[in-house]
Amino acid sequence: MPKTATRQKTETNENSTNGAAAKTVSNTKNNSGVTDKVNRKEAQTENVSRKKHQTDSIKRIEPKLLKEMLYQMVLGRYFEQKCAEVYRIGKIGGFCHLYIGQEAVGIGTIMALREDDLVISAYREHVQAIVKGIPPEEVMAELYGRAGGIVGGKGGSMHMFDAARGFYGGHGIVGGQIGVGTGMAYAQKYKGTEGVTLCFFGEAAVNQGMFHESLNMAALWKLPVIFICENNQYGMGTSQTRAMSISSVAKKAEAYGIANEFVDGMDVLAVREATERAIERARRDSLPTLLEIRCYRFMGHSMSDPGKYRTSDEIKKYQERDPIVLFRSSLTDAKIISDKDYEEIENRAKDAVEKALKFADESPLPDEKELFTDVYA
Ligand SMILES: Cc1ncc(C[n+]2csc(CCOP(=O)(O)OP(=O)(O)O)c2C)c(N)n1
Ligand SMILES: [Mg+2]
Repeated sequence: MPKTATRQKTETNENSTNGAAAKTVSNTKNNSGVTDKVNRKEAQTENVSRKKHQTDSIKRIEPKLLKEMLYQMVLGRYFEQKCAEVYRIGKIGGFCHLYIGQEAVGIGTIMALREDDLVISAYREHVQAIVKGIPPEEVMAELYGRAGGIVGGKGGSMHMFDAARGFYGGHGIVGGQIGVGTGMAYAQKYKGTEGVTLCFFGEAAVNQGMFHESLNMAALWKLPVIFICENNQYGMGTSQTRAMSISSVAKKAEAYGIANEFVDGMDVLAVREATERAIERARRDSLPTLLEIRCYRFMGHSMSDPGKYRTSDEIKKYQERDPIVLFRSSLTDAKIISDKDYEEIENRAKDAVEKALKFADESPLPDEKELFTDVYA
């Protein structure tokens, strides 16, 4: 199993100024005033119901695809864990937002798409870019700022982009991509491609005007766009409960007459099923959907997050609901995979990440003359 728990512990310890501070943070209230102690029993009950759902769903999906979904989740986890590791030794610079804990969202949604469908996202996008088909080597080289990166090493962590593979970024302005994604769906409709656009954003972006203007136009013009709100419950260090007057994002879609669903982001198959319903609505009826997918990031907002706004117990509470552990367990119980198969999946993922690191290390820095190419402003 990927070592999330160990890593998170390290980060929590590193981020505390001293041992005493770490003790104070643990078991106290988070910044929304909610005491959030680990309740193993509660996690177990929730996982039993998730597992029941997965056991039913598994019967309707090809085993090969199920295994590939698990592989992509494990690959995403290892990729991001390695990013954290090499970031700490200075191989990656600048902002770096990791996806650890949220894998079920990117994998459950993007793997339900057709190859010619489009994806646009915010800055927590390394794993989504890989699932959409950008080779891990080119994502890692981009993180290293090397010429072999997917945008020649000039974009870095927040700007993965590959128009040929239908991945339109990587955007650092919170909510900015929602307008662009709506426009992409407009173009798909105008050209009659029957393609759909998946537009990812965090729950903090919902407070931006761009979200509301885009939903209004998407509904009015009947655009094949699927708005995916990855509700990980925090915008940097601010709990959603302190920033949003009505916490249900899905409900906000109703104001614009847009179909919406609240989805369990720890259950990759629930995510896939909700996305399939939205894709059908977009492709068949040319109508938008908003999915609010509730998840949790196990790491800080970015690699430089001091992490003092939530308790270590709150983090543990969600780690008890790790989407990879759950999916592996469901596939094992359904006899789709054995322990040996899982070991192979892990080794394949580890090899892919090692290959990506080697490629990035060996890739040269961009040529100086590249400084003035593709510069628009
Ligand atoms: C317009 C704008 N305002 C503020 C910021 C600073 N900022 C960067 S990330 C972030 C929080 C966004 O949180 P959310 O949308 O929930 O996404 P998450 O990081 O949780 O994935 C903020 C406020 C920004 N990048 N752009
Ligand atoms: Mg968030």
